[in-house]
Amino acid sequence: MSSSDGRHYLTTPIYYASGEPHIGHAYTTFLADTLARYHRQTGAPVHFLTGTDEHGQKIQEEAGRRGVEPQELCDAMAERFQSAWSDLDISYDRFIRTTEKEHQGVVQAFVQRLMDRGQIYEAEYEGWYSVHEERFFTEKELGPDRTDPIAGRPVERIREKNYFFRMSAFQEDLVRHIEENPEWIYPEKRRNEVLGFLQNPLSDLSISRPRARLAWGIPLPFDEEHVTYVWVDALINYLTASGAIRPEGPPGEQGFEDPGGSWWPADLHIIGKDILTTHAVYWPTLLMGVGLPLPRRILAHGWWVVGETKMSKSLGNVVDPLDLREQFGTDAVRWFLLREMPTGEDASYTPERFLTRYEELANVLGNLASRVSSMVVRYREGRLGPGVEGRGLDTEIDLCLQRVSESMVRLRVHEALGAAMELAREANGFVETTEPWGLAKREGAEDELDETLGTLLRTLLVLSALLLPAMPGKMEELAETLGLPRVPTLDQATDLPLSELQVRKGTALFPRSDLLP
Ligand code: ME8
Repeated sequence: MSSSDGRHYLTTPIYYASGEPHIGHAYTTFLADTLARYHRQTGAPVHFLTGTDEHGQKIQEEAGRRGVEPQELCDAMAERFQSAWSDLDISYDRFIRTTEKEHQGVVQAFVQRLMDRGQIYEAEYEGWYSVHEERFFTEKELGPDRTDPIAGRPVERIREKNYFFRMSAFQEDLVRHIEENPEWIYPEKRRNEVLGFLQNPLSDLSISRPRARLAWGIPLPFDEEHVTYVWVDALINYLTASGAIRPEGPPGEQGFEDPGGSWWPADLHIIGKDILTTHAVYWPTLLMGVGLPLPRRILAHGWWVVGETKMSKSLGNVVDPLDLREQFGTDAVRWFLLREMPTGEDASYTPERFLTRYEELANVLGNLASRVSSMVVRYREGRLGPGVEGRGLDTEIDLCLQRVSESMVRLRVHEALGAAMELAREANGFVETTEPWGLAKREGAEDELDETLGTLLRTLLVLSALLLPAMPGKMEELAETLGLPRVPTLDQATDLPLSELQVRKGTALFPRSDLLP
């Protein structure tokens, strides 16, 4: 996934400001955060973007239901998301809100640019519209009872004047791009889905809504009576946050010809499979329409369900990551979601599964950290002498480093975490076979005990570096127990002289679940 210049611009979807954050939003955001932290660890410049999607009918209606102005609702919800992300240790560089002035300017410049290039025309439109999905569906796409094929909600027959983007003109170019860049959409299943969709003729895209029907949006620069279709508005957020477009500049200097010096193009858009068409069809063709480069990669992950059931407000089964955090701590929530869902596949939350993953943390990683630190304190007063290398598990460590880095490049975060946990298991096995408590009693075994404890400390150093992106808080805690001011880099972890560590007996990293509040 690395870009040619080594920089990483990573994005999550911007979440609708009409609903509360739940584990689905948290998963996407954890995935992006973990990748962002992983790349920062290697010293690469990273720009990690998330935010809220604040225009459109959905927001207008939710505000109406609550009896508040749309802006008031958005202000409150943007704060909810920011505060959730802060509690869950999300290290975004930019939180964008589509009601920001800067974004409004970029959207207008973008749409004007499409108009200037002859990519927009006006026409009467009649079709089946889903308020819930905020888009039209073709007759063919509708469910048997005339419901939208995504959420199964009712659709309405609507006839109105709209502005259209000549999306169909880019169909061939898009198909070619996907065929020539097999890695562009990941995983392959999703890529095939998009290619399948593109086997049918692509229609043009309605990019406006009459203000009379929907007031809450960004006015078109060339017709005040229409606002920009919320999906066009929302997708452009990625560009706004890149700093590529300067709406105030004269044509030619607005950044459309040359986005150089900005973060554009994005290296990776991380999204759920529900919004694949908008990201892999609408967005790239819109970019082609204005003449900007396409994002380098799209990752469309799978869907979280609860038990066997779709998560939904009306079913009352929405899982709140903040409730889980309350009980198990931030990093346990991060661990569960990232470890349980194979990238790209669906996964299911149940309290039992959560507990099983938690116990993996407590019994393997937590147990290793606690037994090693207490032995180093008991047998060596917390510090090993100079010259102890701790090389007993080097083969396992090397293999693990390789597996983690391969998995991260392939965006298989769950595998990277699995590989790190495997190393912790091997280290626990090493404790069992070397029996440091026996060496401590045996005369003449001092060096052997040093090397054994050193090997275990070395492994803990490496694990703290490997697991930092997924569990930043707990890995800081672990580093502190080892006497370090911060989590070491991978190079430091493998090379640091062990005599620099001053180990103390820490409190349990992951307390036993029956001892939790
Ligand atoms: O679609 N499982 O916002 P949204 C996994 N505003 N991921 C889930 C999920 C689940 N059950 N539920 C939600 C929008 N997600 C638009 C996006 S982007 C330019 C505009 C995650 O609030 C997943 O990432 O409905 C999904 O794509 C996203 O939240 C949808 O968030």
